[in-house]
Order: sequence, then structure tokens, then C-alpha cells
Amino acid sequence: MNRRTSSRLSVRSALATLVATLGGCAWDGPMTTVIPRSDFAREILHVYAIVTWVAAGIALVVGVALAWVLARFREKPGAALPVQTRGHTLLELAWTIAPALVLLVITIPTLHVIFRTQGAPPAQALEVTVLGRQWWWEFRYPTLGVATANELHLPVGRPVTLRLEGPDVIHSFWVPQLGGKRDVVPGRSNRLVLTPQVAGAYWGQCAEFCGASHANMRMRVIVDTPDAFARWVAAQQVTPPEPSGPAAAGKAIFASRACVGCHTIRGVSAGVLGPDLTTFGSRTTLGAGLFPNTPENVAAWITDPGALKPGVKMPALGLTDGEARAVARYLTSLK
Ligand code: HEC
Ligand SMILES: [Cu+2]
Repeated sequence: MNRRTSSRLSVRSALATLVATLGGCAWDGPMTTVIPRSDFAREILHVYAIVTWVAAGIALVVGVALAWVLARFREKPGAALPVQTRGHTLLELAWTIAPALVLLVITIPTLHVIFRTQGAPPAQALEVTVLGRQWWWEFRYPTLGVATANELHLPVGRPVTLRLEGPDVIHSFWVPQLGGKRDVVPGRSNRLVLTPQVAGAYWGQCAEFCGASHANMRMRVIVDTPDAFARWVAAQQVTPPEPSGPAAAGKAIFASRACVGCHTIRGVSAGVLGPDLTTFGSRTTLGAGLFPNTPENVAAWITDPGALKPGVKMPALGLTDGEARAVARYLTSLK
């Protein structure tokens, strides 16, 4: 390969890398960190903006200085060695003090935000216990007597204290538009206090590698108006009525299988290894944010969960297609 071909090749691969890298950028993607929707996320964006602008300014100064040096002191045939500088006190002082100043500019707002966001929760804060499990999220509202999974409902404008705990391995709770990542560590209770400021649905994701389906451990946080939240809570507290039609057959199958050992449905079963299914039909997604919650997807899940989610801790129980469809009808009717 001659020099021209090889340099053309390197320009092309540099361009391809640039395009691939920029392709991953989106201002308003589902996991954006630059459109904050809570006080906590706003504080973090504030520090992020300072650091970014400071870094951009430094990159500009360094880039221009480097370009100037490269042009000015370029090696020319026959030219003498330029004057060499060693142990220049003023220069040494300057490049010690300048980075110290940069660190100071970053440290002060960072510490400020750390103290502002780690304070004790306000008295009227809503309490939610968040359990990170391989590979789904459990949400318990101890003061409301409600438990749900993978879709956390919060009222807009009210502070919430999330107590992060976990029974298995380390996970990390991360809903970028609502707040920073915080680890969920077995045997420890971490806390995240924030106030959602805009109603809407926000995506989250486990952010600490936790095994086979780590990438499939998503969640949604639905920030409701206070009225909608009150209605949601009331609906969660009801014991589901007796189903009729095909759903009734589904209930009978559910109640006679191992499902009851792992799942709670109020009035039917009290299992704790899997998500509470009391109002499963009111959730929009299935399998920790993986699939839309439709009867077809639920039937496929019940038939062979491992085919939809690698490593899943729910076994295939050998239900026939008909049985799985009936159970799916029952579960999606629970609202
Ligand atoms: C050994 C315990 C176990 C048994 C038995 C079991 N499950 Fe599960 N189930 C789980 C676990 C754990 C999950 C969470 C999987 C995940 O998302 O990673 C789950 C998830 C589910 C979900 C999705 C819930 C959600 O919110 O995404 C449904 C629906 C479900 N199971 C139905 C059933 C039915 C119906 C049966 C009986 C035929 C059954 N399960 C038997 C443990 C079990
Ligand atoms: Cu994980």
C-alpha cells in the first residue's frame, strides 16, 4: 500500500468513527441528562454545564497554543536547535497554579451541590423503598400499603425519599431526567431525595453491571399530577374483583401452579420472589420495561420467559399455549 492510499484510508476510518460516535448523541433521547425534570437533576446539570464549559475553554486554549507551537517551531532542514528552556521558575509556578485554579472552579459548585442534595428529607416527603433485584425493580410504598414493580409512580411537586436496598447483588438506580445514579447495595440503605417537577414518563436503567440481563433491567418512572397519583394509589389498594370469562379460567390455572410461590396477587397468593402482580394490567410494560404489556407478549413470557430475557429467574412451567393465553388474559385484566 502506498502512502496516498494509506492516508486516504485513515481519513476515511477517522470519518467513519466520527459519524458512529456522533450517531450515539441525542439531545432529547429517552435517557437524556440535559433536560432535567427534578430539582436534583437540575442541580447536577448545573455542575455538568460548568465543567463542560471550563473544559471546552481549556481545550480551546491548549489547541490554539499547540497549533501555534507546531507551526512556529516546525523542524526545517538545516535549522539550528531552538533555545531550550529548563527549570523556568515562573513557568513552573504558572502551570502549577493554573490547574489548581481550574480544580477550585470545579470543586466549589460540586461541593455546594453535594451538600444541597444530600440533606435530610423534608417531613412531608413520600417514602418509597426501591429494591434492585436480578433483573427487575420492586417499589414499595410503606406508608400507603402498596407494592409494584418496574413502573414507579410519583406525584409531581412532592419531595420523595427513595430508600435503595437490594437482596442480591449491587445494582444502580438511574433515571437521568430525575436524578443522578445511586448504587443499590445489599445490606446497606442508600437514600435519594428528589422532587419531580414536571409530569410525564421517564426511562431509567440499572447502571451497575449485575449479571446476564443487566442491560434488560430497565424501569419507568411515571410522574403523575397529584389527582392522578391519588387515583393510582386508590386503584392499587383495592383487592381485585373475581374475574369472569376466559380470565376466570386463567385465575384458576395461576392459583393451581407454582406461580403462587413467587408472585403476590392480593386475595390470591403471597409469593415474594417475583414482581407483585396485583395490578399488573395497569403497567404499560412487561419484564422490567422490555416489552409492551399486551396479552400476546404476556402469554409468550409465561410460556418461556428465558427466551425473552436471558438468565431470567422465572422458570418455564410447561403451560400449554391455551393455558398461557388464559393466564395472560387474567393478569392483564388486573388493573
Ligand atoms: C421461581 C419463581 C417464579 C415462578 C414459579 C413464577 N415466576 Fe413469574 N416472575 C418471577 C421473577 C423473578 C420475575 C421477574 C423477571 C424479570 O423481569 O427479570 C417474574 C416475572 C413475571 C411476570 C412479569 C412481571 C412484570 O411486571 O414485568 C409475569 C407476568 C409473571 N412472572 C407471571 C408468572 C406466572 C403466570 C407464573 C406461573 C405460570 C409465574 N410467573 C411463575 C418469578 C417466578
Ligand atoms: Cu444491573
